[in-house]
Amino acid sequence: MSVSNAPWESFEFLENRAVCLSELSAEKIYYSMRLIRNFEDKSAQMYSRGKIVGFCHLYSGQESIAVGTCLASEELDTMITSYRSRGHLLAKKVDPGALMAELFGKIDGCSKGKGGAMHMFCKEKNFYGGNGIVGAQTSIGTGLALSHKYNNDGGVSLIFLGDGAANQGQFFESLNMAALWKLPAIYVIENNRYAMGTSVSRACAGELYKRGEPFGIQGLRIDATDVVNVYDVTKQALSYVRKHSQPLVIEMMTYRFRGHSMSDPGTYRTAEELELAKKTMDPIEIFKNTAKKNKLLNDADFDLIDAKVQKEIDDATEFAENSEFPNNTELYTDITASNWFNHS
Ligand SMILES: Cc1ncc(C[n+]2csc(CCOP(=O)(O)OP(=O)(O)O)c2C)c(N)n1
Ligand SMILES: [Mg+2]
Repeated sequence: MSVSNAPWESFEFLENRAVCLSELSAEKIYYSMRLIRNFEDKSAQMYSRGKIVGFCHLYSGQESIAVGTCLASEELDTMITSYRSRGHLLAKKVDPGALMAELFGKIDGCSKGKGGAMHMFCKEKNFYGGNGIVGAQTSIGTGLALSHKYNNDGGVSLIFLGDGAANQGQFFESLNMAALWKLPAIYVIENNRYAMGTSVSRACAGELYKRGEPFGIQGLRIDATDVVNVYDVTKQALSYVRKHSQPLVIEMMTYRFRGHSMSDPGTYRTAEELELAKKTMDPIEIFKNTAKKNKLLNDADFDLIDAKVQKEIDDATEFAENSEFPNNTELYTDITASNWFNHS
């Protein structure tokens, strides 16, 4: 996968790779990506047992994006994404028990069991969902960028959207406003090649990273299967946006290993394509190789982390099982903003 021309000032793509690796804790990165992958595998299992109902969109294959961007960002930066949100929440260190309980529809869930898989929130971690309407997060995220600017708090709004969402009208309206008002926003397009069963080549005219060009917003396309690339680029992008209060678009090339949601026959892609992607584009395997090559982690380290992750996920599942369903009075809470603020 190629990288487009370096667009914004002082961009040094991968030239500081060694610096990046030394800045990062390999253990933390591997742990975080492994946690997301195994959490999603467990969710699939719980779904098939009827513990989770409704829609459930897994993040498997895209872990490097959530982990790399979270590591590069500051706590005050806000994040918002689509319904495919567990990766970002886990990378932001939201308690896996609260996430599993939310998937189970239980009161101890991060949205008190009322959001489910598509509407997970964690305001304490500056995570604003969890949005089921394709592209809606681009407008809300632009509003978050406006609030950063209005409050002059130095934060940046990181807005994650899919390749399909990049065709939605409200994305263009958001880009227009962000450029006009010089908002601190980064639009991260997670190009996983498909919008449900429709491939990018069938649905998208033009290059996605150039979506902001008519508005004077610079864009960049990167290989996001390498978490170090994601970290490096996001770090530089954040520092540019913080300094200049100018929005950016970054298209991150990735691949979705599982179906669009839990009910996906997968007839739109061949078994060979999926196999090849799993062999060549798995961000966890790619990082394992990097960590081994640089003598940062060995097989025994990976085994230890895997065991720790498995225990955490088992505990989270038990916690979700033991939590109660919300009672009927919860139907009347968290509906209006004042109600929400009273609650939090
Ligand atoms: C406005 C709107 N239109 C259609 C849908 C149905 N829908 C749900 S997900 C999806 C595909 C989105 O694909 P993409 O943006 O690439 O995200 P991905 O699922 O690949 O993460 C569609 C069309 C919806 N939820 N909202
Ligand atoms: Mg997609």
